Amino acid sequence: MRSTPFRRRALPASFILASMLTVTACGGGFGGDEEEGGDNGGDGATGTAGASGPDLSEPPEIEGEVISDGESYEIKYGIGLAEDSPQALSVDYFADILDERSDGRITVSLFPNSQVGDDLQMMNNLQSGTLEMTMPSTSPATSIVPELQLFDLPFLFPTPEEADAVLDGEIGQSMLDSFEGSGIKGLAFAENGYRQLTNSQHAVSSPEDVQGLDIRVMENPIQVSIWETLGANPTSMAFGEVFSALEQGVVDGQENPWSTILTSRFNEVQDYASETRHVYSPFIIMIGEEFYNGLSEEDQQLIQEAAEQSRDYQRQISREMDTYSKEQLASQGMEVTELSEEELAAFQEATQPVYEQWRDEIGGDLIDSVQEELGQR
Ligand code: TK8
Repeated sequence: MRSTPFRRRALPASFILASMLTVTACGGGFGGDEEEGGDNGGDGATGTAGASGPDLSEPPEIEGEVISDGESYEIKYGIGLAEDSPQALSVDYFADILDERSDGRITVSLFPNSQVGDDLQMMNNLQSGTLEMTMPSTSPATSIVPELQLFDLPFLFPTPEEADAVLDGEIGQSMLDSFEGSGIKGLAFAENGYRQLTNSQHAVSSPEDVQGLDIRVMENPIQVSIWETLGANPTSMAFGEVFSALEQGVVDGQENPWSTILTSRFNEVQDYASETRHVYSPFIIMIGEEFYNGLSEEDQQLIQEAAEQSRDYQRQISREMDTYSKEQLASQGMEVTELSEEELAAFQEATQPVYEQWRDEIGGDLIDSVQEELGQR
């Protein structure tokens, strides 16, 4: 199992420190009770050095034909998340596959932490040719392929495996094909994950608790609708601006998967988290269309295969890191509220109006066919 820093670079100190703390389960959900030393670092630390970090699987052995003939070139790959996120680790694997199977011709340079722009800017950079690849969430990409709004619907996918089946099946492929002519080629879907709510004001276990909270949401109208329907005040904002907006109190909260909350250090500026799992977010692995069309057929095939292999690995370690991240956040002092089935049902019921509100825009037939595939109709 992977527990060493990726061979290209050591994991940042924040991640190593976090993985040195033992996980302390506080009774009745995860609490940051100071007396119990629930905070991290300092004298109150309950952690002891030596505890293992996230026990992530090693990437699969690289197999397949080596294509030595052809041009040498660099793929600049921008992402929004940190270098220790499952997203970044999967790009490292993608880079290894291309390096080995192109006999060193293709090099991948990773730019994490929104260094070369946020999701929308990086998609624009693919279209203009200043960046070759990126991996945004589907939500900001709905401005190019509106059908992707399907994946913004709350509580659509009960399990990640059911999401995989839709994303990797005909419906997902049709959406990837819909990028044709936009200056972007969609290669595959990967996993951002189930979104959880964090905030700086108070614990949240019911829709009533959300009333009046200023929540940052992705740049997408359905995400705005979800939180308006819950009685919050949503603000659309690029991911790269979220940490400072939380730190300055511009917004009270945000929502993202556990591993993003941990690796983007949101727990340094957020005291409360609630396991709402209100939306399952996919990522899209995408490449500049003009860049891709200029490659040899062999390299196009190689990049497609490497994208799908990095997708599979990314999903695997994203799921391995999910519970670990939640436990780390609690052991570092965040008050993590796990919701009962009844409490989750209350959130699902409270957000149901979003389906009717957006049915025509998304496509009633599309929603019905996915819900039939999921046995929800
Ligand atoms: C990272 C984003 C992020 C997304 C968001 O580029 O904006 O909250 O969940 O992961 O795509």
